[in-house]
Amino acid sequence: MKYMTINNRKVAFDDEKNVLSVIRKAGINLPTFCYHSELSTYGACRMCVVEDDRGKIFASCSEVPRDGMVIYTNTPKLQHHRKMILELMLSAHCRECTTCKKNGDCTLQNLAKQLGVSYIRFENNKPQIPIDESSDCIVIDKNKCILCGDCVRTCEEIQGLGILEFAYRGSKMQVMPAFDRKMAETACVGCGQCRVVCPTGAITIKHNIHPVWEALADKNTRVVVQIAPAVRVAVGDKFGIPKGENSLGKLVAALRRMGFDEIYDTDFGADLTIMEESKEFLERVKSGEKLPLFTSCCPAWVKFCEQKYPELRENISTCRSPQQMFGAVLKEEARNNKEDSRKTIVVSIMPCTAKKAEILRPEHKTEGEQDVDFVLTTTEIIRMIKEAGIDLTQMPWEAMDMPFGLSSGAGVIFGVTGGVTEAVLRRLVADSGMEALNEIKFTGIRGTKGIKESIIPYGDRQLKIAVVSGLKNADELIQKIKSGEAQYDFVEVMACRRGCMAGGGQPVPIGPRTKAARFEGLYRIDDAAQIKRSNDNPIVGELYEGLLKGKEHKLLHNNTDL
Ligand code: HC0
Ligand code: SF4
Repeated sequence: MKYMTINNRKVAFDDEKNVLSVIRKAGINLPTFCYHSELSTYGACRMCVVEDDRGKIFASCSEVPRDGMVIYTNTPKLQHHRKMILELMLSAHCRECTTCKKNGDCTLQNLAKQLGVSYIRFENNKPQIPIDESSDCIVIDKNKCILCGDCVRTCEEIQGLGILEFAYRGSKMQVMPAFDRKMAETACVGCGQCRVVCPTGAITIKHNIHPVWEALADKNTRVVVQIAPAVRVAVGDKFGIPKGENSLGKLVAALRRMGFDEIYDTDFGADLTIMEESKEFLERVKSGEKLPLFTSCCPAWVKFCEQKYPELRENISTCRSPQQMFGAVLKEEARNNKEDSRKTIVVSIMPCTAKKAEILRPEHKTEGEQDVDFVLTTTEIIRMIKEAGIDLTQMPWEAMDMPFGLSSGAGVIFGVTGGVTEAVLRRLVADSGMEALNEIKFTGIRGTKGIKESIIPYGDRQLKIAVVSGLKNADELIQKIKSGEAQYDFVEVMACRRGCMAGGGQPVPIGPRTKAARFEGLYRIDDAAQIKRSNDNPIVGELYEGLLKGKEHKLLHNNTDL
């Protein structure tokens, strides 16, 4: 064991990659803007500076820990240094804090408060740069950028896209897409992972709050809402509810008080997806065509594949995502219901920014109508709950509406990487006993690894499966498939590392502890679920015998009559 001395206390360390990690291990929360453990070290913000016993100041994120090292983290010299950095950042920053979407959640604002920066000596005379609202998913406001580069590295290193880059030098430096194009003109897939790491209001979610309030206020509109799997373990974050705790019942109660007419579970849509996707998979296995089957539920992945590998488009499942299947069912039901003269609006609460673009896709329209009208991210619904003056912690636990409030544990684990695959396997195994379902857990598809592989015996053959999260990992896998180095029958892809629970619309920060808590939270819900397999959901069976009869393709698959 090696030791270093931090603020006169001996701290043991092992294989921590930098001094900052040892400091954090010692319980000291040193501020940073540009350090993320999963990204390369940039060392630009200089907030994590420390002083050694000879008075030398250095950035702790970029220094390898050495045995016997002596450092201080909060000397007057360091305090002065950090305040000066903050003051300079604030001087070049817009001063709209009170009306900024990020108000209360902004690292710059929070650190200014924490470090006691109450006065800015320098004027901000930078010209205002127009805000880019061209994307359906995110909004870019360069006036609020502090050039930490977190978005640049995330898009490049985790998503493999490199949409954002640094341009110009010195005081003119900006982060922007190549040639300063609008976001809508780039290959951005709308995953929102750049927004998750952005410490300020420079990259935010494109809000749809206003039209939803309008619909709720309209007596002639029936507003039906569906809640995605990953929302329930994150919506409590901003109300002081422990990380990863299931807040679904409280959210349902809050939504009723806000005026939503019917409240359902996207997990039900996920159950429908499993029925259709398993069928499609078995058909392809039988025919040997269009393998591997790629999952289609993540819209950022679908867009990525279409743009970069159009030759693989046919391999993507023709199934609509759970959000879209469910929206199509709800709208069809409304079209059939001649007794209710109100207009039906379907709203989705999603952990994902890319879902905002998914609802606009032409092949996801039924009879020319959008299946889902508005997507609110978890972050937006938190804001709406607060705007309504509701304290989520004080809400009773209420059940969803029926019939579509009933779903399986297989549906809920869609929110983590590997969940869709596990749900498909639960559907495919002939044995529905707990022992068989438990065995699936240990086939290698669970866990946080970016690429997981598994071989599952099925009848007289072995199914080769891969589970991927993060688009850079997906890209790597596709390269191997294309070169013949790897061969699979089924590939699940989620654009966001670890799956939707870390989606671009979730409340931030999403640090390692939050990720672990959400991960465990979703599996806990599945463990407690009465129904484990999608095909055991009785409402699914009833729907196939009723409303869906003869309309499976029209409502549950991509519209091909375009
Ligand atoms: Fe997901 Fe979904 S699991 S993509 O991550 O498939 O957003 O939570 O709602 O549609 O169900 C997101 C989460 C969903 C969909 C589901 C899938
Ligand atoms: Fe890159 Fe995703 Fe941000 Fe688009 S939304 S710039 S793809 S990280």
